[in-house]
Amino acid sequence: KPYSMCWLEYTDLNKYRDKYRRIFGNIVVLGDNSLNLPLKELRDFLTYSLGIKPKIFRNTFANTSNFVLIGKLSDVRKVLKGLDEFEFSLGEEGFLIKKVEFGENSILILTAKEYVGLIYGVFKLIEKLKLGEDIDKINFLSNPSLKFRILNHWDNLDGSVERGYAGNSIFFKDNKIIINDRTKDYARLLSSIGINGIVINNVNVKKKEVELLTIPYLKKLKELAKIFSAYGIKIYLSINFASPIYLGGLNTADPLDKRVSLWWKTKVDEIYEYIPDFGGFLVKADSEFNPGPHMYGRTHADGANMLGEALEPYGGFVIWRAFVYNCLQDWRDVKTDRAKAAYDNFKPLDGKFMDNVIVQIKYGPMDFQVREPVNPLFGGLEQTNQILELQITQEYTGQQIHLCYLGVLWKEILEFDTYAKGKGSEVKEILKGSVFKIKNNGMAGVSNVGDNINWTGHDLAQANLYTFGELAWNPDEKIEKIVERWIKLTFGDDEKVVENISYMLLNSHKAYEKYTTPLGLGWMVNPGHHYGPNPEGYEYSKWGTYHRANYEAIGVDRSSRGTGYTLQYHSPWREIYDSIDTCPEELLLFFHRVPYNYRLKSGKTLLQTYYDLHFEGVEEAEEIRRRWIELKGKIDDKTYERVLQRLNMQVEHAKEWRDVINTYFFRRTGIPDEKGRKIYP
Ligand code: BDP
Repeated sequence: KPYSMCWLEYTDLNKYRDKYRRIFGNIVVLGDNSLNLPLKELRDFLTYSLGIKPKIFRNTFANTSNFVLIGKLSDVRKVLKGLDEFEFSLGEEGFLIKKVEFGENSILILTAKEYVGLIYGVFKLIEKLKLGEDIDKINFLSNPSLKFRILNHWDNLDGSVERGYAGNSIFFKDNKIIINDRTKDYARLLSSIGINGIVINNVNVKKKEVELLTIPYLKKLKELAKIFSAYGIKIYLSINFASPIYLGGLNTADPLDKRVSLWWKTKVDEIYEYIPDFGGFLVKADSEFNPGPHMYGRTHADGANMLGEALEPYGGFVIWRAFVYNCLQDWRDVKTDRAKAAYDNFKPLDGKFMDNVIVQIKYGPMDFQVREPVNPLFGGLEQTNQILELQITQEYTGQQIHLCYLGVLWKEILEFDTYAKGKGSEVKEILKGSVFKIKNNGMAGVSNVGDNINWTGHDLAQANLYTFGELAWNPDEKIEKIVERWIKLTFGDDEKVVENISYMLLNSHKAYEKYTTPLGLGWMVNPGHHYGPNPEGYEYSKWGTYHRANYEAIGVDRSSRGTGYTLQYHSPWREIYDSIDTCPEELLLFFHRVPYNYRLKSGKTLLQTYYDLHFEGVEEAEEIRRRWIELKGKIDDKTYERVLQRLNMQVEHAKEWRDVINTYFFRRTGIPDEKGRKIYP
């Protein structure tokens, strides 16, 4: 293949051949041709990686002693006893892989209630074999914890990708939909990490891109959807709220206008004619110049429910983004606070959305900075379905030139206890549906994939994609385990390789944070493309992203004495964040305006801490590169070189960050580094 298959690559696993040959020499399939796909996945893996060419038996055990049995639970139970409990413990998308005794022999069963479970299950089985796990120990029942596990592609119809750092779109080129070998391989990659939905086009739908909802495109989308649905993945589309005007020729998109709702109903009917398992719409409305219900004096609930009604008969969903704020605010007005916007807009609508409407909420209140507090809508919304939106693509986190493994941050977000119903109200528990009664929840990740041969630009950024899927399936899993598994699947199990890459991944976010904007500051990037340091890049424009540095202090007072943002949290967070003494230091400048000579818990001043962290960050980036260089010869040459090149750039750009930011602070304050290191006057 002219591109990598990431963690699914068929590597040579001859060393495990003897261990697996007995059982995997025979595969018994119970059921009809619909099981051909999981069967083919297993068979290909056995053939190409283990050199085992299994005999296939369909609905018969003839001549077989040890074997693998694949089938739906209802079929398997007809021939095997003792599986009653799994009727209850298996969910719709779950699967069971288990060794059982069968007469004199041992067999391994892979079963699920539904076809989709068999697909997810076969990939997990392959993963276990790839990791060399002992068959005797395989007894694995798994259900996804979250219902919606979705990727958002910000792909434009012309083939470009908004905030894409891995080449062009794999879905569009020159305003046409692309379908090729890669399409299916992408579906396989996503299915292997349990993804069940994909939005293929950008949330910013341009006026002429509304054509995606017309019949020529729907015909092509039908083909695309078939490929993905075979792997358990539904297709969703981002829509422009003003489509009834642009496409339907109406003079309004007012959600309460009968002509508008009828137009959408008819459109949705048409979509389902072509794509019977269409997932639904993703909507960015009244946000950053996109049209929405506010244009007509209507609420987001009015807008979302109108679409919800059109989709409901088909079981489709409306995913409505909470990324709504005034992007034309005046930097001169110190009272406005963009951080408050999502909560202010959506909290009053809690309980007003239909059951098939889900509000999709960015992890923080601003915009995917290297660190932000968790969005107070989590724990704030009690009766609204919700999806946690994460950015896998590294817009503000190094654009896939820098290594910045995001799993560590995501895990912290998922484990943040909102205290909505007292202790134990973590974000992940809300998403699982165990805190409130709402169940249609999940995670969405803005994809980091493009048409580069390694899919993600930086080879190690594949780990972010893998981790997103694994966490959405099971947010309770330890991040170190996910990292270790990804490394072994991708690079093999050499101890040094596992040790060093683990180190690199697990320390990279912290390093990036240190040499860019630690202590919750954020935003000091170049405007527009968002790469590289620029301390006042967003200071005097209209986006609401200010740090308000002067010669004495920096940061925004978001306490109850300031903008009042802290009041959007439940206790004890509102008190903890409200006081400069108790606010976690990693978020200090997000919540407080702090004098440069303020002493942190270490006894060091804020300014000295800022200098120190920047020097440390660069040293850590260098250490990360050193760990990679140690692996020369253990990683294939091309990958090694590709990654090394990026790590070299990372170190160089980290130094630039350090010097620009430190110099900025030095010039603002006139206070030199206590340790006398070079800062530019
Ligand atoms: C910002 C991006 C912009 C997106 C927007 C969004 O810079 O390209 O359109 O978020 O999420 O981070 O809608």
